[in-house]
Amino acid sequence: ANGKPNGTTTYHLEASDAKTDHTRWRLRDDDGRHTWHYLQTDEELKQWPMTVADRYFLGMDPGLPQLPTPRTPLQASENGLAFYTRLQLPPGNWACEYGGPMFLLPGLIVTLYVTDHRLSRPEEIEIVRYIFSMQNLGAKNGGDGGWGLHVEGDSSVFGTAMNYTALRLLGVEAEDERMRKARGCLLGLGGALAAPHWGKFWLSVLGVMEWEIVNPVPPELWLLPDWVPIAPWRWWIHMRMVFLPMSYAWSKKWVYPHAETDAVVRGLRQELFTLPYEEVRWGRYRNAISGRDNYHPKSWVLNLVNWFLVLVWIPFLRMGWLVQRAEKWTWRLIQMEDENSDYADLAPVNNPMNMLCCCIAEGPEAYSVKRHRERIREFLFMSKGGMMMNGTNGVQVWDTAFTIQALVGAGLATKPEYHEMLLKALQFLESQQFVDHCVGYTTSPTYSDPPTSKTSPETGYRSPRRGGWGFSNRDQGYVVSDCVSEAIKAILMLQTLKDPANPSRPLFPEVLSLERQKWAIDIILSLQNTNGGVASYETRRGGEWLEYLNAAEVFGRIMVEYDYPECTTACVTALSLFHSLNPNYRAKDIENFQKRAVQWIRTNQRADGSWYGSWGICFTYAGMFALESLKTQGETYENSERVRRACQFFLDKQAEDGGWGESYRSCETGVWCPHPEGSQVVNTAWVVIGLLEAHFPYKEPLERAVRLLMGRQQGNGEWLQEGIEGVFNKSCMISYPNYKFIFPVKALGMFERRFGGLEMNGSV
Ligand code: LAN
Repeated sequence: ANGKPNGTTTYHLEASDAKTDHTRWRLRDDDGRHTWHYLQTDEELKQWPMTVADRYFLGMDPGLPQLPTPRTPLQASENGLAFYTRLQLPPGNWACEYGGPMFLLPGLIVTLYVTDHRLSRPEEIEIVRYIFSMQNLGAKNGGDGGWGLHVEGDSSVFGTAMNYTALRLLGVEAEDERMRKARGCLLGLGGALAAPHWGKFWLSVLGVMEWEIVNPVPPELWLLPDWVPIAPWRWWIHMRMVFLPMSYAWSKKWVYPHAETDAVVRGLRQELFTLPYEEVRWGRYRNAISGRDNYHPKSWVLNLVNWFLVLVWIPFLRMGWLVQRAEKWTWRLIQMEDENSDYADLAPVNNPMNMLCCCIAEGPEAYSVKRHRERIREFLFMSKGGMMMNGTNGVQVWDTAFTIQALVGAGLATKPEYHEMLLKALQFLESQQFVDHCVGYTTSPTYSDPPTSKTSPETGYRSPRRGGWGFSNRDQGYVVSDCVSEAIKAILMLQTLKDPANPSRPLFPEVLSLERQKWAIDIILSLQNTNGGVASYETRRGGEWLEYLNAAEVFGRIMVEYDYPECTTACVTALSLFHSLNPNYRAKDIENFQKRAVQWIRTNQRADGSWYGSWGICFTYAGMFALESLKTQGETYENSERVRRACQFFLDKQAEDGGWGESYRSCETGVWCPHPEGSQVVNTAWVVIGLLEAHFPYKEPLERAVRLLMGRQQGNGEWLQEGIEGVFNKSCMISYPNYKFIFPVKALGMFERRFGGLEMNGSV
């Protein structure tokens, strides 16, 4: 059954595949922690009925009614909400299949295997189905039988070797027809010896490769004094938090204890390479990498460093005492990460790696390992195609904040039919604010209140977090600049909303006290870089030249923080809103921040009027934000050449049918690439919002776009999944399935508020 369910690409499933009974799966959401459960008994089924959201995520008909055909954009917006509201989960947040990256499940499967743990049978069955359903077969990405870095990507060694390995560890036979195909693809690309660094790491842990093939990951780097320009605390948080457990395991040269006798491992040794396992001289392949995987080739500097480490440092200078100190300190940092998040950890790459390190340090029966096993289940998500691993432990705060803002933007937040939904969303956001500091924070000599971007070893190099929000939930505990901003904005918008019939009466309770609002503002103010821009998790701590040490090969621009128009805008708009309500709090700081931030947005604009987006695809996403930033300083179409240039960029890209469609190739190449399937609902909504923010005066192009959005809407109010929406690290795509509701709802409502309804002559 091929088709486009709620995920992002076509699934390839064979009728012969084992499948669980999908009517038995239930999503549970405890205060923003979600886990899927497979009900075994009829009794359980009776007590825990299936919800609309369960059915929707599993690709079943959610059974929602057909709605009256909308006569106006606002009615279409409301029809969209009628559907989307039913997907809200009991604590008030939304969830989704947050897929895309194809290298997450394999890391987990390898870790569970080498630490002697299995998932439940239904979970394993569905993971096998998912991986097969994402295989490049038939019309999908060339159909060569492999897997790519992400679901829409061409087959690569990383994707293929790792997913093949995961399937074998889950019990799939090497002789399965699809496995033969996958092997053919892999060997054609050079076999696993041509895998990137991270692939070689996992396969060495499993005992399929020898550690010599892995370029050095010395934990000693963590002993460098803080002032050293390459010290790891300066790296982008995702890189250093992956490097951390990786360096610990590398230093231990830890290998799955039963590798020599394990039939699957022995099988993989024969299946993954272009030459017999016994003949491989591992050290020779350290730098081997297939062209398909080599998005960011290693620099000559890094190659030189690696040679030095291998030929001089490791054999002659790496003393026992130094190794011990380095391992002790990295282990402490790993523990801090686990403690700060109750083992949820930053993301699904470092989480399994930390679990592995806990097993190395404390054995498979330790509490740390058990707790990891529990928490890791919050990353697993059931979809029509099977069970996959989300890019984070959910999208709770982010999608909930955007949903609230969409209703406010559409002018619908005061309507009684949405009150309950919005109230729950509001209370959810309140409950997810970080109210404590990280481990070691208050005793640290760099402690400061209000927070600055200062950091220190005692805090595990974390920045202050009290008052912030993250992308997913409170447990994860990582401040992201735009997540704090979008969350506080959403809360302030609702808290200050007045009843239209009685303008002195607030419609929502004040859930977030002024004190806690100030904490959030303090966090935002601490996140500006010296050039005025704002990065993702922290201020920039190292120079861009650190990219010379980017060892991951498959990603670009990952070593340090960069400034982003998306993040910068979110902060600017949050500060504007707060300042308009509380003109006295840190007024000078806020004003300075805004001026410098918007100035950065101006300089970040390209000559053609566009902005490059780093977290959504791509120019349509960033343009929407940048235009909103400029508006806060009064810069609109009427008075600004810059804004007109930005609008013209969009107009030039508008398709015949009135929409916009942008391919993920824009992110990889930095040049506008039209979507091969034409206009996309999400891109179109972003542009409409951007143009309306810019006060673009002409109705006609916007009207055509609005008609496209309305024409794509289904009778029950839903929009169907189209191309993938998001990106990270330039090369890896990730889906944001709720965007197809959030942004059209907002765009349609904003349009009607500006221009009124449309002449509807029968059809749209
Ligand atoms: C995300 C998801 C959300 C995203 C936004 C908030 C949209 C963005 O504006 C700031 C950056 C952030 C928080 C972000 C950073 C990188 C993440 C966490 C991800 C793209 C989701 C998955 C990705 C993470 C790095 C995946 C694991 C892969 C590694 C290379 C470690």
